[in-house]
Amino acid sequence: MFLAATDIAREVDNAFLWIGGTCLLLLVGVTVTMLWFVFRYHHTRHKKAAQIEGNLALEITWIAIPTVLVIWMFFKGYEGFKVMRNVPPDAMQINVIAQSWFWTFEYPDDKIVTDRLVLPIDTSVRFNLSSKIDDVTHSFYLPDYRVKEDCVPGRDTHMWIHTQTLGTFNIFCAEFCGKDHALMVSSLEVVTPEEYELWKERMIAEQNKPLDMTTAIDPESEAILARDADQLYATYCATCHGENGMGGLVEGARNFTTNDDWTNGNSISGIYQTLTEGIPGGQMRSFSQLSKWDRMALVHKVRSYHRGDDLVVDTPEALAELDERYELTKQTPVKRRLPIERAMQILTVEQGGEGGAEVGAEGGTEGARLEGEEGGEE
Ligand code: HEC
Ligand SMILES: [Cu+2]
Repeated sequence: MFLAATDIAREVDNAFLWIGGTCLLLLVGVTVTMLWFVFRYHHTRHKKAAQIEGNLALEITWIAIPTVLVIWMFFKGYEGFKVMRNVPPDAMQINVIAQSWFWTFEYPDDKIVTDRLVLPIDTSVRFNLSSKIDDVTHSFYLPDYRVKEDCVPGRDTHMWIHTQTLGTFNIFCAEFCGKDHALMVSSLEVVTPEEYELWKERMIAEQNKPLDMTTAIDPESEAILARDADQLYATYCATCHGENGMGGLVEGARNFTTNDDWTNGNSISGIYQTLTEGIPGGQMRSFSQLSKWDRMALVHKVRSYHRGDDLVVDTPEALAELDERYELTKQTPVKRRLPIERAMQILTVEQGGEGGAEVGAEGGTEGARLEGEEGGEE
């Protein structure tokens, strides 16, 4: 009847319609009877009030029927609730982090971080929900899946879905969380397993790509221009620092056109540090979830708003120190969970063709928690 992405969503709709329908029926029944009584027993038609004694059979009936109804509603709701709370043990894990006013999704097994969710079809997925510790309460809402759960600072909550339909679905924040609550939207894309693998490989490669310092500090270099800093800025920064970098949309948000009163300054190394660590005590959070190249593109974007000729230039020493502190030019080793079949293959080869089956039998998923091929050996 409604657009629903899963069987659970259809069950929620069913429960909703049954309970809603019952309530409507009762509402109409009670109202019509009441109006009839008002009309029928109006004093012009019914001069003398009757004294009515109790009627045991009637009283038992109108206690029993609503009690049965309410208990039935409870179980109708409880059945669905049980399914929704019991996550299958083999579910894929995704960490969802809510922040004013955007979502960040971490794939802990693959070390991917993104602002848009991509999931393979026919998979159970557990969302581990949280809100940044110094942020407010948000609510992770997937309307097409009919599921919603609060993200509360300092408390871990969870929710799960089983992807059943290919397509792109809305993600909303369902808790009024401040100025740009309405912009706190994202999307969930459900794709085929092959497309998912491709996406995953691409994300892993992109997010761990080491910086090349000479290219990275040049705002006009192809690698920097390729990051689409305008889009990044609009998604992550404009809600506080404004579309034209004038700041002030939340208290104290820095104006990028001047260099007055900055804590870390507007040098490349200063802004990169700000983006990686945040400014403690205020609303300027860490954006370390963004890839190194994205952070560097944002550094140049922030600097592009500067007016006047006092833009701070980094010394080679400052850049070298930045590189060392954040390992910018180093390839991050990637630890990944391999698919079980692939892990078995590797084990079988390593053990000269023997014992593969044994490991599979006792190892379970832990056996599959091997280090990835790329750089994992270091
Ligand atoms: C939730 C609001 C908010 C968002 C979103 C936000 N900022 Fe900020 N930002 C602030 C505030 C507030 C300050 C002032 C911090 C202080 O000095 O206490 C600040 C300060 C800064 C500074 C100056 C640091 C210094 O040295 O003083 C830079 C640079 C900056 N932000 C860049 C960014 C970029 C780039 C983004 C997007 C990736 C961003 N901010 C997103 C609120 C925000
Ligand atoms: Cu929110």
